[in-house]
Amino acid sequence: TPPQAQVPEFIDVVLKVSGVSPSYTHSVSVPAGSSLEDVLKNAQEHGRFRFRTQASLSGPFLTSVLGKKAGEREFWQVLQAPDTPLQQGIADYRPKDGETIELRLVSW
Ligand code: B12
Repeated sequence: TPPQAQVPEFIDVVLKVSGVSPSYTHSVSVPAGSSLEDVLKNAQEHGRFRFRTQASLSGPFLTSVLGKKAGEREFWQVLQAPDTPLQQGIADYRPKDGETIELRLVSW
């Protein structure tokens, strides 16, 4: 068997934001095994993406995306495209190569 590669493998994740105007879609390249929070940080460092979180005992809760803060009875839902809400928060979820993650402002 060939030796393990010493360089980290990178994956591409497409980040999509709906519920804001103009909408935002951007591909982000991060090391394999990165959390969704790492993807958001990378997009923020390298482009016009912006986000804010509120720390809690169960981890960071996404409160604001591209300057749009979730209001009363609203939240930023995190989905695997096309329409599957994640069962984990942004710090725990680790996207796979080629996945599209959507951030969607929804009412509840
Ligand atoms: Co939720 N949620 N939730 N949620 N939620 C649960 C906590 C749980 C455990 C459900 C599950 O089993 N999958 C998971 C967390 C798993 C994990 O990673 N550890 C979960 C998830 C995955 C999410 C989302 C990521 C879903 C998504 O978008 N795909 C989003 C968060 C996205 C973001 O970061 N913006 C999400 C959203 C919500 C809403 C709809 C906003 C409501 C909270 C608003 C409200 O009611 N005021 C929500 C609820 C109600 C719950 C639920 C059913 C009850 C929480 C509760 O009220 N506890 C739990 C499941 C459960 O525990 N039965 C899931 C009682 C109170 C007294 O305790 O600690 O103060 P508390 O509760 C607060 C936190 O739980 C926080 O909001 C609560 C009210 O302030 N909260 C958080 C709720 N969800 C989440 C998710 C994350 C990642 C964090 C950090 C905090």
